[in-house]
Amino acid sequence: MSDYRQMWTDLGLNLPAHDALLNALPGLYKEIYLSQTDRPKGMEYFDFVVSEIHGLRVRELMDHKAKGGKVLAAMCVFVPEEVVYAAGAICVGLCGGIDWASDEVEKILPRNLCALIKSFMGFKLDKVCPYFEVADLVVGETTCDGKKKSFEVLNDYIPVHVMETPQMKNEADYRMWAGEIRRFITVVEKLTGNTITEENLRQGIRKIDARRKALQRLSATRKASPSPISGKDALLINQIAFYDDVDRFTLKVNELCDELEQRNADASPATIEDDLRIMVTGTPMAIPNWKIPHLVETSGARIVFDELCTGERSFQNLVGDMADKDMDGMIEAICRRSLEIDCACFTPNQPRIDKILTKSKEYRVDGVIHYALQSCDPFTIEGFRVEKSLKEKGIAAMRLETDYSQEDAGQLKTRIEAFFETLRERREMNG
Ligand code: BJ8
Repeated sequence: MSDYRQMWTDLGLNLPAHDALLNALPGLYKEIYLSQTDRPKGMEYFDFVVSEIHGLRVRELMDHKAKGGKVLAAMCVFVPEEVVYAAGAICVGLCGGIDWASDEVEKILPRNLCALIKSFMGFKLDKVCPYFEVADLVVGETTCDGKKKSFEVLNDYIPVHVMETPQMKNEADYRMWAGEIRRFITVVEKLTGNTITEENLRQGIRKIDARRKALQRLSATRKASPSPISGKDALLINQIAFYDDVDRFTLKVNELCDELEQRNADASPATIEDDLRIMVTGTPMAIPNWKIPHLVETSGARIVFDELCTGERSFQNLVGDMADKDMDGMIEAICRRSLEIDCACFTPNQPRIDKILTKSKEYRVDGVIHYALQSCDPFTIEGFRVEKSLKEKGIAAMRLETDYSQEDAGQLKTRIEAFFETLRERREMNG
């Protein structure tokens, strides 16, 4: 990585703490990612993006700001990025996938919050995340109580605009969410000084839909047996989607898909897949939270589908062709697309369970792992119903609850291996 120290200083980062954070990453990445064999060549780009995680992309954002552009940061797939790009601004996802500055966080927030919230608060308090420091505005939401209340606290450190997300999907909820998108348009226009027009909103929709289409294409390649890419690599790509330049990222994912589709075409139909095929569903896995996928994929299995917001929930549907739509039609379409996301914050949330059942068949999975961060009420509670519904349909499932520490890694591995043993026995029984 080039020398970015002056840039980090200019951003006001806490350099010793930031060094400690960056020093932790290469070892972890080497062990989890670079140790994999037979990786697609197209992964080189994504390895490069990770190697420059606090470098090149941050510089691009700084250059954008130097020209008068604005940067917005978000933590949820509900935030309508189309609106941000329509106004000529850039949207980046804030991560929160590693324990950081917990002692400081626990001075202002309760101990038993989910690790994701504590992580992003720790990044801000300790000033180690350049994306936080470069952002002009954080866009929060009222999805879960933990985030909703933490955004009030975060607002003491950086301006936060909170969008009120519905908890149900009745007609009144659609109207409310469309109204929130309109309110957000006003906020973005005021921040950027740019008017959102039919034409630039249409372009914003096309841009984000193109990224979603590329990720859908990537996901489709994983239906093949054997899947041409590891679940860890697919997760990494989805994590990078939140902060990389949208057009470049879309291009690189499509190039990778060309290679993966060729791999699938070249694979011998007689190839017997030794690895178990697993679906992971639950709480999003923010970068660099690779704990469960690594344990799964070093225990004789390959993740072929992720029902996560760092997976299918972020790209599952498109806003669609807006060629003949006016402003109202586009806002309505953005609203309808996002309300198809089956976050566990909704009640009831049967469509999520139905989707997991459908995708289990479509991706021919041997079993499903329901993953939830400790203290995440929406997903831990919903996990019971997900497991029950899968088992009623004869699909093997297990629930895991964990945090970002490595202390339970041994115990988790033992449980995962025992689960996989039963899956192998089933495979043998079913011939
Ligand atoms: S649409 S999943 S990105 S809210 S893990 S902070 S839910 S207590 S992240 Fe999410 Fe949007 Fe939903 Fe997706 Fe709360 Fe749970 Fe913590 Fe969570």
